[in-house]
Amino acid sequence: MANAPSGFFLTIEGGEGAGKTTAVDFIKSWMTSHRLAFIETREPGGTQVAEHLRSLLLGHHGEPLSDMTELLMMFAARSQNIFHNVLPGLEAGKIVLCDRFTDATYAYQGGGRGLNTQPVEALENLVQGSLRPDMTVLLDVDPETGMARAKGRGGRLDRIEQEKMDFFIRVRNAYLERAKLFPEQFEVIDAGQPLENVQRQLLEVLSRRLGER
Ligand code: T5A
Repeated sequence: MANAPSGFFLTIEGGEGAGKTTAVDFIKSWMTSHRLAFIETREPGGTQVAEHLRSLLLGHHGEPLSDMTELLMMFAARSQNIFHNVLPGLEAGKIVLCDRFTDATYAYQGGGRGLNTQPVEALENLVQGSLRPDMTVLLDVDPETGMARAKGRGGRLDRIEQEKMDFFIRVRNAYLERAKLFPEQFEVIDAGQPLENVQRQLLEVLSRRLGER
């Protein structure tokens, strides 16, 4: 399952309220203005069945999900997204823009839930083969700021957003650890800055990494 040579797999990561949705909109406008062919998807989700799994994962239930159930459901949703969106997009030579991917599992289930990397790595190999992002933009923000932004949107927090601050600190540390381990994959942007500064940095990264396409 190697990446198709002409496609480009771009993932966006970050903690709660880091500004991923805002960044995805910005990247889409940039790609459109540069006439780059792309498809957009998100995780968990991106297909009809994967969106059902997303509702189960983020909804509130009388019955708590075990950490292992959560991990397996993330990868079940991922498998659907890969099959229906990611691989066809890459095979068609497009940029596949994905709001969260497996680095989120390393951060949330591995770091946040404390499952560590081994089960995540095993499922990553099983479900993805050699498929990995070509580039990951990590929007790094301290969890207090991120949660304040997420709460500012109003509405009830989802099942994962209701975790304690310690959980989000572990998530952030696990993301930063991944970025340190894979410096060629990751572009880390300080997302605690005002939006215009974040977008200026995004522009620099996009021009450098995708400007030649
Ligand atoms: N998950 C996911 C796992 O546990 N394991 C996995 O493997 C995967 C794939 C998914 C949840 O699932 C978990 C992680 C998540 O808990 P999600 O919808 O992808 O949920 O993620 P959320 O973090 O919940 O997304 P949010 O919509 O809350 O945050 P965003 O998209 O990061 O932030 P955004 O762009 O909506 O911005 C939030 C607010 O901040 C403002 C925006 O205008 C908006 O109001 N904002 C800024 N304000 C000031 N300065 C800036 N620089 C700003 N940037 C944005």
